Amino acid sequence: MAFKLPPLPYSENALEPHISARTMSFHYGKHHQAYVTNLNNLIEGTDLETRSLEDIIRSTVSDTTKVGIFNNAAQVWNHTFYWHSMAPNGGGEPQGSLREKINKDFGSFEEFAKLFKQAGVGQFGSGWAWLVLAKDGHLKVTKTANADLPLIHGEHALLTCDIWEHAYYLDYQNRRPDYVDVFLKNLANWDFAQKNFEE
Ligand code: MN3
Repeated sequence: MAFKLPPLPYSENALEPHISARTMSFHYGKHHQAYVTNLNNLIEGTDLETRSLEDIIRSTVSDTTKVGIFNNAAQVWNHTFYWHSMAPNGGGEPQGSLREKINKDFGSFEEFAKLFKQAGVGQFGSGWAWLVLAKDGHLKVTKTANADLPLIHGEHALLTCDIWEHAYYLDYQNRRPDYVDVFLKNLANWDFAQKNFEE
């Protein structure tokens, strides 16, 4: 069973004016699709063909002969998670148990937002900014390079922002800080993060 490009949880223009339909058509339709296609080509006829995406990620991360498989599998996972990390009319601040936990572990939502922006802006080159539940049970903001992701570090992802240039360049050019601001202010899907927190 080959992997399929998972459907977007909204239409390609649903995040406008913050993320354009043009960005979405390239980012989802070309980049995400390419990771799926590459992964399928790389695992075809191997024993990985029947495994879950998470299984493939875990079993290839330390294998230097399978870097291409890991990178494409992880990028398939990361992008699906990223689409769900955003919503039309998203942004603002979380409520409920996640809000309490953010206040407890970061001191305030503002402090969390400051750290998340620092992670996104401070990642040199391509990567991802994350809100995760760490192994010690505390919430943490992290950044990862390229395709790297929390699940191989024993962390549970709650929310992510793609900070590869292809995520924002058509709309924001070199203004990555503005893109991360807009992600927090207008796009972050706190219902999704809450659901991940409860899992
Ligand atoms: Mn991307």
